[in-house]
Amino acid sequence: MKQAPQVAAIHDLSGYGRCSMTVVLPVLSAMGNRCSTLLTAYLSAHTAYPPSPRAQFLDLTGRMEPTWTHWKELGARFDAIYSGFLGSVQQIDLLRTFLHTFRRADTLVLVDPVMGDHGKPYATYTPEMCQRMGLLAAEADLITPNLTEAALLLEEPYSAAPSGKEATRRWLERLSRDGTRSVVITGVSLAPGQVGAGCLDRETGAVSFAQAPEIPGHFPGTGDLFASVLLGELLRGKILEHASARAVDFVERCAAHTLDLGTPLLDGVEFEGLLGELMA
Ligand code: PXL
Repeated sequence: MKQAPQVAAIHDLSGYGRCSMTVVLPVLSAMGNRCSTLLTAYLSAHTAYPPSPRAQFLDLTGRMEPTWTHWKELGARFDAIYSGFLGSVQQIDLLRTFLHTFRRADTLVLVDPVMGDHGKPYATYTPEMCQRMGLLAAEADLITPNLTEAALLLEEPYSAAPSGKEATRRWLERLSRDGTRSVVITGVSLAPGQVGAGCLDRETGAVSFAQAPEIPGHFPGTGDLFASVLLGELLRGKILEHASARAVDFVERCAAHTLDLGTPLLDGVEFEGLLGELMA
């Protein structure tokens, strides 16, 4: 058996509620990868829960570079670098330094430009952060924006978000920077009651779509679940179209399972019971 692919996972750790690192780690481990975690922040809970004066937020910006300096000393090498929610302009710029330090010719760099959802940037996201995220995303091999984030990256109003294959193809092409990077846009709906993703594979130039039944409700953390399954499949050597279809299918099944169980939607999706399916 060959050595597990090595992934640098750069996300926050939200203690309560499934998102970011509490989704990324179990999914990538179940899919046979070794993760090294670079934490951007520790929060008592993800920010989709109602605000509370007791909410804790520990900013770990100052620990990031010293942490990876130690990794260098230990001889760390990565097959993939995967970043998600970042808390400040400084963190976004630090990520670019991380890429320049650890990227090798065959390292897959996945930047999930976590900036907002449902047409709005997250409360913590300033226009300057959106602009800097664009610079970070420009260095990625693959980006996975939802429609809100795609609009922010393209500096288009959310009202201009595409529906239908042709309009989505145009946004995919614009986001691909002349086909030099692969793009997966999530939240793309091609028919009422369906939702999924559209992708452009820079290897072939092919545009493809994957759809699944839309499960009603807003579930935090599904973007993280999607991108983690996608990366796990790519690290198994699957092509982007297949990886994207598997991620769409898995997220839909987890959301349906959550509704069946009737657990609070804000807690995120009940993926744990289905994790075994990702092992093959
Ligand atoms: O899933 C994206 C995400 C990551 N990290 C934190 C969040 C969210 C979404 O709400 O609050 C802290």
